[in-house]
Amino acid sequence: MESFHARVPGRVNLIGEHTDYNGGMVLPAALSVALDVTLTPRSDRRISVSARGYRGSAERSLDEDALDHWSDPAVGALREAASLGLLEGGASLSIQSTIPAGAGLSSSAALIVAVLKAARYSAGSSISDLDLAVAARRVENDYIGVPCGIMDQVAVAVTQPGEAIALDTQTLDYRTVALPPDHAMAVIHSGHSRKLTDGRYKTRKEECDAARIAFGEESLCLLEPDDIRDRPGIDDTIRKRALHCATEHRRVLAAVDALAKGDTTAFGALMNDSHASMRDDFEMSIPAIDALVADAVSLGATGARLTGGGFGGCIVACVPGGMREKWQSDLLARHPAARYVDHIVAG
Ligand code: GAF
Repeated sequence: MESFHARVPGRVNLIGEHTDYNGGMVLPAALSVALDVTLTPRSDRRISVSARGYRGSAERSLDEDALDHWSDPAVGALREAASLGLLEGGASLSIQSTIPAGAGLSSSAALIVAVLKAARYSAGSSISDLDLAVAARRVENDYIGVPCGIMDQVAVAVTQPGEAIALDTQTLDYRTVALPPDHAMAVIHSGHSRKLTDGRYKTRKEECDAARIAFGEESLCLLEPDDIRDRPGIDDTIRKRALHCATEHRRVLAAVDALAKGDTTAFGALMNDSHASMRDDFEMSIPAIDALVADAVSLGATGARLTGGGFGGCIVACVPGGMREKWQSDLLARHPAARYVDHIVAG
């Protein structure tokens, strides 16, 4: 049988966390770390996944429920491919990836989107990247059971390495945002991994759902921050979750403006404010990441913040290009558990 290949990048979110299921904006960028899938269709309903040097191998069935196993995204993607009419049976998949798992860099979305893209080639279908991203979110929400938004799937499906997009998660309109040529967006892993399936992401989503009801507003990002602060009779935790979403959405808009003006000082200050909001209002940071962010800034980054779903994973920092290597070695010397993952410099 013929084989079909797809490569999909990891993503780093520059700013706009937990806004994507609250009707707001996000600003993700594609990394050079990436995931490759080679798909060979099968006529039976079996799935064989080989991810040597990455995860191992697994034998699954198209008819199986999610098992909280690393191969669930692949199985869910193949079930979705079947329901889209892209495949008739199972498949053999060979996966290679340089995207660290559990790092907040969308390794799961990359696997799902890569399988869907390879299935699209196998069917000679013209289904769009955006439609595949929407299908990939269904796999996360309905098959795996993570109530995530749409940012990761769109980011990895439509952007090229080094490219950032401002994405409106309500309309799915997006546009490319030029990154500063004289600064690098550096991605450093804290050394503390986390899983989106561990329940904490779901808890935040439930708190946001409760906030939506308490404030009587469908999109938390569209609430006025002062209204959130002043509204009487709101539970303190719910108020803080809503405040993060509303202020974070506004920070994304301001960040896009700052980048358009080439103002990396203003952009960095917004990253710092974003981190403080994630730490204090959304309570999704951990002490090791707070310390990494503080040192990233004291060593010369114009701004730094936790990136991704939270509770571990990576930080992203905006660092003057000429000092990035020294900045990095000084930072890693202070944080032995941390490690360099990738950096983006505008081309
Ligand atoms: C994870 C989710 F998958 C995204 O949808 C998004 O909510 C992000 O966390 C937080 O901004 O990556």
